[in-house]
Amino acid sequence: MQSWSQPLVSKLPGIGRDLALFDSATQNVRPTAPGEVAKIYVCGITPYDATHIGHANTYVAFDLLIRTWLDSGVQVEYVQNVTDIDEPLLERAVATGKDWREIADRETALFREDMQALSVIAPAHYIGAVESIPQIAEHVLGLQAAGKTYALEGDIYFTIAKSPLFGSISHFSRDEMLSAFAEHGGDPTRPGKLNALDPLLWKTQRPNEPAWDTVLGCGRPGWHIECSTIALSYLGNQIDVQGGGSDLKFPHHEMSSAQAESITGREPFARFYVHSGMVSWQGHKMSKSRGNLVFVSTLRHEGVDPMSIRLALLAHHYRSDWSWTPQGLEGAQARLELWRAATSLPSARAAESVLDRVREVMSDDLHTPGALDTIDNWARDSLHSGGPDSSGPELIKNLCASLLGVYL
Ligand code: 5CA
Ligand code: ZN
Repeated sequence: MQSWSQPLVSKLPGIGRDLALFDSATQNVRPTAPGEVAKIYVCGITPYDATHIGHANTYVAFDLLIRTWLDSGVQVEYVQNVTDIDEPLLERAVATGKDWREIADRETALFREDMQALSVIAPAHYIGAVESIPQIAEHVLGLQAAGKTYALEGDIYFTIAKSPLFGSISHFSRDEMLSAFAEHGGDPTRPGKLNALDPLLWKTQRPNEPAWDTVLGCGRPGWHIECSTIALSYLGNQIDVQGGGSDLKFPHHEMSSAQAESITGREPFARFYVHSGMVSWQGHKMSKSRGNLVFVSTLRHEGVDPMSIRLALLAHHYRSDWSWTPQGLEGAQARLELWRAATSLPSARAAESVLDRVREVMSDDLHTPGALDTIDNWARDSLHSGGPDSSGPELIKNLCASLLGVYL
């Protein structure tokens, strides 16, 4: 699938620090210490509706992670999927009388536009579920041969009982797992399952539903095996980060990594499981199913500068849950003006210490509020009483662009 254009990420003077991140599995912040090439897989959208601020927050979080790695001299291999066939798309197609493919194409195109407007680093491999169906079927076949599956009325299930690490990402109790599974596309009450939590790997063709002819027969893949397969196919047996919003801890990341580990025998599948917080609006998590959404494209069409949207997101640490507010956006617009005014000065306060401090806070689990404070102080001081550094404004502009993705 086509990705989007890469924003310019120029090299800054010196070198950034090794990035430390919070890993949901081990529940601590520790150095990521990737090899020469860091491998990251970020779960992509299910394209049945437009990109909302919650999505934007999640993809900006992983964009910051990648920028911090790049600044520390690490190369990055970045893969993201598009769940371009799944229940929500088919349900939306029935509800609107549109073809599911048309909805997926339209919303994926809009997502690319939104990501580009927000200067989000593009994945090198942007891969759809539909284009991956032959590889997915091969992986399901491999799991079958390894005795890790069972059939139920033509469908194929994965046996989670054979995965020793199952549960170690979410740390959920069984009751929490059961309710999250039911809430996120699972079928815990289907009669005949060996374990209520076993996820569907392959769904045999249903009447009036799309299906693909594969080594498994005619059908379509379950959700979790899509991400196991795409990550393994493009990044290999072990990756540095699997990322997504915190609502993906269970069942999605637990299931997709258990499946990947069963396919490769390598544990853990990801060295870090990284989860961004949930953005809410009108008192509830923004969600396509609830319909309480603020769309990035609507704000853009109203003339809101995408850099203000980005700054509104950066004001919150990526792991915190927070509410979108018009006041938050106004604060971000004021900040953007402040930064633009200060970086337009012919000379200003010295900027090297600002770069050091921003590198320090970003390398400590992407502490964006600390980075914004540091730049605010430099901008206010420079505007208030000037400074002798004629290259300061340019350095600040470059660091805002490369480290924060804020192009002034
Ligand atoms: N296609 C799957 C992942 S393989 C999926 O979850 N798609 S999604 O469109 O529902 O969500 C895309 C990403 O946005 C996920 O990482 C999800 O955790 C994140 N996300 C969804 N809603 C919010 C929200 N309100 N706040 C923050 N992130 C959100
Ligand atoms: Zn995924």
